[in-house]
Amino acid sequence: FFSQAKKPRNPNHGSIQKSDIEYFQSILSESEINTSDLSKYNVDWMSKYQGESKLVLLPNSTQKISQILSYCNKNMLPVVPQSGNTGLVGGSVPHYDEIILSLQRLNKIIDYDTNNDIVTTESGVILENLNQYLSQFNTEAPYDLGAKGSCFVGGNIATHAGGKYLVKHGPLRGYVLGLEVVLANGQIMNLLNKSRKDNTGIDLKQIFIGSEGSLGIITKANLLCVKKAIEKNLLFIKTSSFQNILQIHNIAKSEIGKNLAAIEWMDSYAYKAVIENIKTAKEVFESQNKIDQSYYVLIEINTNFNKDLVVEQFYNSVSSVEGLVDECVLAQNDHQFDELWKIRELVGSACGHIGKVFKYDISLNTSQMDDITKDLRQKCFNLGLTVGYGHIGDGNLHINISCLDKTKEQQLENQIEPYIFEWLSKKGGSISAEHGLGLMKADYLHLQKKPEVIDCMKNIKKIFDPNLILNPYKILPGI
Ligand code: FAD
Ligand code: S2G
Ligand code: ZN
Repeated sequence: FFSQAKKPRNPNHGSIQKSDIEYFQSILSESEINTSDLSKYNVDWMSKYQGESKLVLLPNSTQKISQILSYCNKNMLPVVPQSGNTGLVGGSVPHYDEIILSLQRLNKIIDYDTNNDIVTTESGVILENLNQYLSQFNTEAPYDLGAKGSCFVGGNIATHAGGKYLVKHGPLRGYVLGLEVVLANGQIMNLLNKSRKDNTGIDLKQIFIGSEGSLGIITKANLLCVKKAIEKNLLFIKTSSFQNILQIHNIAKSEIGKNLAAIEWMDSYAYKAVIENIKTAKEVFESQNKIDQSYYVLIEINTNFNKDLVVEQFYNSVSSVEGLVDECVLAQNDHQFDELWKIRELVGSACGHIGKVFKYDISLNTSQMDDITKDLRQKCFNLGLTVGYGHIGDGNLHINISCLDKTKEQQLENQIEPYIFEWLSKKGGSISAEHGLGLMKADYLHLQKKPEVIDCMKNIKKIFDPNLILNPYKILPGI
């Protein structure tokens, strides 16, 4: 694991005693309490953050979560809510020995309103399972991410997940119509709602979306779903410069318009990392030579009619510009569609095969994406492999830097942080576009938000969680 500088422990927080276990045994079944096989719960997806929790609770109802939090609040026992544990900022694992409250048993889909395409679900449903359920109604969730096979809807709402379809649908928070949340004192806040419009007072549910487990535990959601497109086409274009990517992006926006579902880019380092480290990933293009510095862009076009017209029109536009398209592959079937998307979705995992990964998920002006990537590549060249990729459609860059020498992880981290965050705060942009702050970025929040804004966030946190038992040491500095 990465050397993890521990923050000072909150002196008011207690550690689990025998009497606590006895209490939990009095309200939970045996299968809802785990005190032995804890390793997978204590370590995050990247094996970068490691907790020392002695207890995982897996309650199967909102009522039980309410009892657990009420007890923990009274006894000053800190709690980390955990869903799919695919978070990438250390938010879903303990910093010390906090209790892990897993949502995995809160996995029932409650109902589907066919007239309005609104699903009501418990928060512990895996995104991919939700989509399988929704396919009978020819609908799907209004977002998608590479972690779909593991992440839960509640975790997605708690991190306000972005993903490739944000270009088509807009932010997830627009589709969360209602929530049920259990507060730190055990109070069940029923904000469930199936109205598309409801302007009756402060829209409280919004405060929990993106709160990363710091204000309450999301237990149910009303989610507005979207009709599946009849035709989904994917073009994978190889080009010779990042400037060309920007030009292709512009043409896509004007030519494809509302039918543009997703547009993602990768540099040659990201592309090669996947081809060389993921067994199932096959070379897409004929003319692939090892040293080429190509750039790649994936464009998904969704249509309900005239699909060939839209795809052809776009392809003719980009290929008619001299030197813009070196090669282009159009997915010929659903299998190839999925395989091509996997090449983009597996960049993060491929980087993990090369060495421990430092991940940066930043918002910035799209024209600067390649510059900062090259700048960091230059700065870290002898310590790490730097790849650039991500959601160019909404200005979200992902940079992964894989450590090439295990003994120099700390040296590499010092090379990158706080440089990248300071660079960003000077240029404008966000130090966290979609992954949240978690443990990783809480102490950099001052680079992003004014002191009075951070103070206001802390005051709101103290209204909802005065004993600071929910997900301590994360999101906000010094809490
Ligand atoms: P966890 O990791 O378990 O928890 C995340 C945070 O939310 C933690 O702070 C936790 O305490 C809190 N939390 C969890 N459940 C609840 C709850 N019910 N109530 C309150 N708080 C809760 N993210 C993106 O935004 N876009 C992407 O494209 C994307 N792609 C990814 C691809 C891969 C391969 C991987 C591994 C991750 C990716 N992620 C992406 C990051 C991650 O998947 C998202 O942040 C996701 O929303 C986390 O969901 P989870 O269920 O795993 O939550
Ligand atoms: C993505 C997460 C992947 C990673 O692929 O869009 O949000 O490992 C990222 O950084
Ligand atoms: Zn992403």
